[in-house]
Amino acid sequence: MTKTILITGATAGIGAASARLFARNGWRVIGTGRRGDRLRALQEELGEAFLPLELDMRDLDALGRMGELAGEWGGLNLLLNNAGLAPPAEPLHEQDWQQLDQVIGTNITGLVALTRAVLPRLIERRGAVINLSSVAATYPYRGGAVYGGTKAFVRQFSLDLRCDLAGTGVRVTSIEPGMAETEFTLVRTGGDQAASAALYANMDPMTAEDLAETIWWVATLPPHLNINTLELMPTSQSFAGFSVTRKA
Ligand code: NDP
Ligand code: 8X3
Repeated sequence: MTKTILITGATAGIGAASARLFARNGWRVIGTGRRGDRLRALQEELGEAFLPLELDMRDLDALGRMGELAGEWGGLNLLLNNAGLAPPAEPLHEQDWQQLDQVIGTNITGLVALTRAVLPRLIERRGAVINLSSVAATYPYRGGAVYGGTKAFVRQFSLDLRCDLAGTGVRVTSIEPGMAETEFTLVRTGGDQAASAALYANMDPMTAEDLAETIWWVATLPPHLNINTLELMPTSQSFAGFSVTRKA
């Protein structure tokens, strides 16, 4: 039977690379995002294997209907909760509230609403949930309070969900990457191409394809194996240690 994956945020980066990889390997891919033109381009590229679905992760009514929709697709094997973004890396008190609200709404509220809506369809097929968390869930950095907080939520949500799903055969994994060159930093900096290029300059970041391969590996492990959390970084990214404020 053809397997079906629902990928949120398939219009760019890790989601788009995953859509290509799963479609190439014979899966039916339902890809979501706000940018319909990108979704249509992906459909042209991937053909019948790809079903585009314009969906804003902040539209809670639409997310609530996704369980019913997944029933109309004939079921669901894998939910890839990938859509997400970060606000500019500034101290909390200097950040714009609308942006913070958008990040929390997308990375947390939308993810929970969608997962809740489609879980019955995943249980029917003994499927899986793969959530994109981040190294930011574990390692704090300046300007990361809200982004890191949302990703820590995603990590813990994944672990607790495993408890709820005990006995169902449904697997849950939190994938926690470090730096991958996608549109992530472009979005974070409000479209500053130079800032994005500078962040990834001369350091061999991971690619969207690296992450898609990792997601594919997790998804295709034998059903008796569950990867709980998986943290990965480019070799050239490491840890900075504690900061100390000294008296003048
Ligand atoms: P990109 O910016 O390249 O892609 C983000 C995707 O999320 C886009 O398809 C975008 O679609 C979608 N998205 C954002 N907001 C919404 C929304 N409100 N409704 C629907 N879709 C939305 O980033 P990445 O591919 O890098 O990021 C994917 C995930 O990986 C994110 O959760 C990110 O936090 C996480 N991650 C990324 C890392 C990195 O270094 N790149 C490292 C660790 C984790 P559209 O704009 O069309 O709506
Ligand atoms: C983003 C990862 O390392 O760019 O989730 O902060 S990093």
